[in-house]
Amino acid sequence: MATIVSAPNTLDVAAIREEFPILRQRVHGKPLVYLDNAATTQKPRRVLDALQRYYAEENANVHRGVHSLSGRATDAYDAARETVRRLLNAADTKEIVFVRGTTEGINLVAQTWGRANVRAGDEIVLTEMEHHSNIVPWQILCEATGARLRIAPITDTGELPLDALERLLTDRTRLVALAHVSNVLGTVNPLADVVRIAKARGIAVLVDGAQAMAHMPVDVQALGCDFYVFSGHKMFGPTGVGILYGRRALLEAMPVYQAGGGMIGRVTFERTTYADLPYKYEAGTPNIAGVVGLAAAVDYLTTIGLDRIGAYERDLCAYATAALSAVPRLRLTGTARERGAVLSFVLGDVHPHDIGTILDRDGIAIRAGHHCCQPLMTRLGVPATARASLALYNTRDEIDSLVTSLQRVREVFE
Ligand code: C6P
Repeated sequence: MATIVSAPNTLDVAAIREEFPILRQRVHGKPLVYLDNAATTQKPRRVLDALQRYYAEENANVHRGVHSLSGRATDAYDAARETVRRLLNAADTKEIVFVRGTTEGINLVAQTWGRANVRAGDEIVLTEMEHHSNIVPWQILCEATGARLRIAPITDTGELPLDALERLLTDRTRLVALAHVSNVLGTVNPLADVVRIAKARGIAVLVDGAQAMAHMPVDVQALGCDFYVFSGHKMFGPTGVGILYGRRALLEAMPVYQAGGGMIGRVTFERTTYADLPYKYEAGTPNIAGVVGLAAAVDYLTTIGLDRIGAYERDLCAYATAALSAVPRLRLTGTARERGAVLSFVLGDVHPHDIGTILDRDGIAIRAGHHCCQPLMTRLGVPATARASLALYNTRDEIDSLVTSLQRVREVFE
């Protein structure tokens, strides 16, 4: 790993790429250019090795066995929680709950905190740029409780104006739930300000960090949010594992979510008591290997340094923005001042699926569609966009390949 960092604010990307075996392959005879990192990132060798080692040498169930293997699996599982606590600068490992991903984390909060705290006539504030995972769980909660959603508008450049958000907050607002980084627009939302405004009124804040964790440092204590959720697979870890961070006092007060083994204190047919945090929310055998792999991914990111990764990606994103803007009839959807490594665009009248299909023939993987943000597509006035999303292993050469291929798309359709 020592070779990966070459100088302040730059990365030795060639060395980084060496760690990702999948990047060596060719697709349709062309070198793979993987620009679909917002959907899921590729996995470095150390994550693959951690998964292999866990299953080859440590596999057992956790918190159940008295035998040695179970003890080792439990140690690895518990150590991963501390690794994640450090990543987020959470105050306590009790505040770190292992879930399946961002989607499950938000559903957990909606079904537990939500049902305990939201009543008929109350309001939950979302933004126009939210992913379906941060809309539908709240909609279901509203249907169950008689609460209603209020939607904070965004500007044409994809920014979240604080004054408009603030105007929506009333004495009935119970929660503001918003993305840290938009998976379509790339907008980095002004979280510190949102939390300050909400907290001044005693309103809880949930942050959907799915598109942030692989790209920037996050300090939940400095942010002051109540919940922060993210997925392992978007930050170089395995699929099927993610994190719900919750402030301890809130997690302690919330009712349980799923029920079964691991989350109980004592069970009789008359009555059940529940385990302490965080196990209270981890019913059933967890994704132990996934958790171990996630810890390896966190180690990978923190060894390189999230500040450094962010600086590299900002530079690459600026390069990509300039390069794409020079393609005739290409329009970027999302040009906020603070932007993460996501570039969505439309190209004349060409359907984004056609763009994605033609690019694939050149070995270039992008995503095309509504990106699970149909209300945002309505706001943008388009049915779909094409989206290139970057990670620390992407290069300027790959952006150049993208632009060349987009020129080919134009020739086919014009
Ligand atoms: N966005 C994308 O291509 P899960 O599926 O639970 O890991 O993450 C859901 C999710 C929640 N919030 C945001 C902002 C997201 O971007 C995502 C996942 C992927 O944009 C798949 S739709």
